[in-house]
Amino acid sequence: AEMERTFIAIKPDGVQRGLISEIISRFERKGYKLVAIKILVPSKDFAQKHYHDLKERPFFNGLCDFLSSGPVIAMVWEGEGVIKYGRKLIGATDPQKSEPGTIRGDLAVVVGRNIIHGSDGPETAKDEIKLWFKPEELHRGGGDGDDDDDD
Ligand code: YYY
Ligand code: MG
Repeated sequence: AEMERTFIAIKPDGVQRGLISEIISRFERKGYKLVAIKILVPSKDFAQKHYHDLKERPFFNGLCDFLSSGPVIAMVWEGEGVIKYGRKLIGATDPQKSEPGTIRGDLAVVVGRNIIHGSDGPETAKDEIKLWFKPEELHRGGGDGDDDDDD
């Protein structure tokens, strides 16, 4: 069966604040598998594509300026329930409402600087992975953890 995958990005504030390893650790310790990762500065045009669903919102322009303001860590994580549970690890959009124990609850204060993005459902996960990664940039997944090439 096709394993579930989601798109997760550490936004420029998370990178700038030195939270890359902290955030990756939380997904890794939970048991999810990292299948793609890269660092890049998205263009504003690219940020607008990523957030196209929000183009009517008043914060859209500032949000896209912000996403394109510095290096972003783009990732694909894989595992059972990773789309929904990834959102749970991240916490509510507004860090004032995110529970302690979540990434935003523990590490962020304001909605405009909430350090991380995660796909909100199967359709957006598929679209976002396709927007940010070429198929050959994704690890094939699976594997038994040794290096004898039998998987
Ligand atoms: O998926 P998620 O990131 O939790 O929230 P969205 O509703 O998709 O909004 C995307 C992004 O926009 C959010 O992470 C911060 C920003 N934003 C904002 O600046 N002000 C708001 N009132 C709502 C969202
Ligand atoms: Mg969203």
